[in-house]
Amino acid sequence: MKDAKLALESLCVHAGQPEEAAGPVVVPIYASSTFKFRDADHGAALFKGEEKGYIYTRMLNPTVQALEDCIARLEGGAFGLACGSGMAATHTAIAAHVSTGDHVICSESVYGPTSTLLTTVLSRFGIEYSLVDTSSLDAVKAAFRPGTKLVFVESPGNPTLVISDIAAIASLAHERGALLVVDNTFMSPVLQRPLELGADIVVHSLTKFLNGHADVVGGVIVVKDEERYALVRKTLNHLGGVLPPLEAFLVHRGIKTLHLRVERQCDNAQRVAGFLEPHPKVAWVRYPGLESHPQHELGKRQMKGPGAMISFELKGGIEAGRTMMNSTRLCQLAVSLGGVESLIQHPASMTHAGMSAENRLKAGITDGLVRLSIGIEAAADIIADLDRALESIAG
Ligand code: LCS
Repeated sequence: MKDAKLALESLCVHAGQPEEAAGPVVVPIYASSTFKFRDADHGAALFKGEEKGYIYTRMLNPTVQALEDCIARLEGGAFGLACGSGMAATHTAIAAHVSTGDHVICSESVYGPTSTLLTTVLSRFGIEYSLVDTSSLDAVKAAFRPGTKLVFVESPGNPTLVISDIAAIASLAHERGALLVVDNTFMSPVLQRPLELGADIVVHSLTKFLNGHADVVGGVIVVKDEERYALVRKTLNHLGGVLPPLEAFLVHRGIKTLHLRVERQCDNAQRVAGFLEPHPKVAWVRYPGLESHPQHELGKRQMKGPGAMISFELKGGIEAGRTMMNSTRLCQLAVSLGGVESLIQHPASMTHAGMSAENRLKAGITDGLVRLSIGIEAAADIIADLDRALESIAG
């Protein structure tokens, strides 16, 4: 099936699964930390790279590699590298390409720890950064410096859902000798394929849509060529944040239904956003599928669907938001996103609490912003739950 030109839906089911005519249908869990060599020369040849094979699970494992192949195909890339978390993927992708004194441009509206990785961790190693509104190409252009090595874009951004023009930013970066890394977590390869738009590297938190069942923490990096793969693999081997085989198996299983889940989640989210926007207690709703979204047209060009994430603010501000979050029953009050269950949370005090208040506000993450991740339940049940929670707010 490796050579077949399969549609994404078929790749979700088959990519990375066994090719042999007879044998298991699903890649087994190779729960082995290490692999035997035929003889001493074989071991030495594997270490030198003269022969291909498995040495040690931190370096490569058959179950993990099967997942990496699957996601690389879904993203239209050449190689994948599975990591122990989305943050491990982000850290590894950046660390592989920057040195002391280099400069990174990053979307200002990103998952909180991605921003604080730059502002509080990598900055201690002399990596410079600019947090920028990457929905503005002028702002991106103005942020470049001679030492800019990498641009990191999350689109749509967590939690504001601001959309950045990936193809245009790829051109800007490449004209200036920088790489573009895109965090595609909010979209999954079903809705957006950044490598085809010109990005050099894609990262994901596997914890979200790809696994989809809230039972694994993981991440992945996808690259386009063998040279970059070797560089990033070496960095990952040394940093050590790899995904264990059991988790890889679970994510690979989750991906079989990715296209079905995402389709249903988009459909549900569109209905929920349509319910919230005209509601008298709601001040504003931000959802790429609404015409009121500032980059609605760009979203339609760049993305195959609007996704499952909705942000909104109530007229009663954070006090009303707190009452609502304490009142939902079907929508669980929990961070994370992209799973089959609908979740509700408050970025300013939860996922983005580690950012400075100044950086949060600059990125549009107001204190009253509430974020929903819409699951695959019946849309009517999700809406009824939100409706009931909104009714519990006084006035
Ligand atoms: N990238 C994005 C866009 C994310 O939303 C997250 C986690 C990560 C990377 C990091 O992935 P992890 O290390 O957690 O696998 N986002 C979360 C969120 O919004 N709520 O809880 C986690």
